[in-house]
Amino acid sequence: MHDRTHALIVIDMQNDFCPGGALAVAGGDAIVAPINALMDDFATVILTQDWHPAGHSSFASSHPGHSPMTMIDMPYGPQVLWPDHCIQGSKGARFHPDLRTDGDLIIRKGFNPAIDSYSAFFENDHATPTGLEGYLRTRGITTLTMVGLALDFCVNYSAVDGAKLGFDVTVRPDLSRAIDLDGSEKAALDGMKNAGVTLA
Ligand code: VGL
Ligand code: ZN
Repeated sequence: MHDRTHALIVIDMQNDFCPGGALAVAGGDAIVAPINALMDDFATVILTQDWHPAGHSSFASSHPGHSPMTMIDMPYGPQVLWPDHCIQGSKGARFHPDLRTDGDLIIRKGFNPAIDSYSAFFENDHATPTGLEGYLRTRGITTLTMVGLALDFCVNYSAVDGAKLGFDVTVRPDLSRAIDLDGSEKAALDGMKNAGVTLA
C-alpha cells in the first residue's frame, strides 16, 4: 500500500515551460517520462498549472518600456517580468501532451491579474492562499515530494512555503529543471536547504 500521508506535487509541466514554449526551460520535456513513472509510487498526485489572464501584471508586455527578464517593483515586492506565458485556455497553458493528468487534484494559480503566484500555496504577496494547504490538511497529508518546472521559481517557492507550513518536503532536482536567471538556481537550492527542504 502507498503511504496515504505522502503526496506527489507535479509543478507546472506545461507546454510554455518546455522547449518551443514561450518561457522554455532547457530540458523541461526530458523529465516528463520519469515523472509519469514516479506517479505510480504515490497514493495522491497533485498537479499545478500556471494560469494567467491575458495582460497579466507579471508580463513585460503589460509594462510599456520594460523588457522580459528584468525586474520591477510591485506593491507586494520585486517581481521578474516574464514573456507572455500560460495564458488561460491557450496551447501554451496546457500540460505537456505526454504528461499523465490522471492525478487527484489540479490546482491553478496566477489567475489574479494584479499578483503573480509562483508558489502552489500562496500568491506572491505571501498572504493570499490558493487552498492547497486546506486540501492537504483535510486529507491528512503531511509529507510532500515535489518535481517539475521551474526549479528556481515555482518549485522553489512551493517547497519553501510547504516547509514553512510544517510539511515534510522533499524536492527531486533530478526531476526538475531551472530557468537560472542571474544565479537563481544556486540561490534557490541554498534557500530550500535553509528552509529545511530535503534535496534528494
Ligand atoms: C514560473 C515564471 C513565471 C514557474 C511561472 O512555473 O516556475 N516561472 N511563471
Ligand atoms: Zn507564470
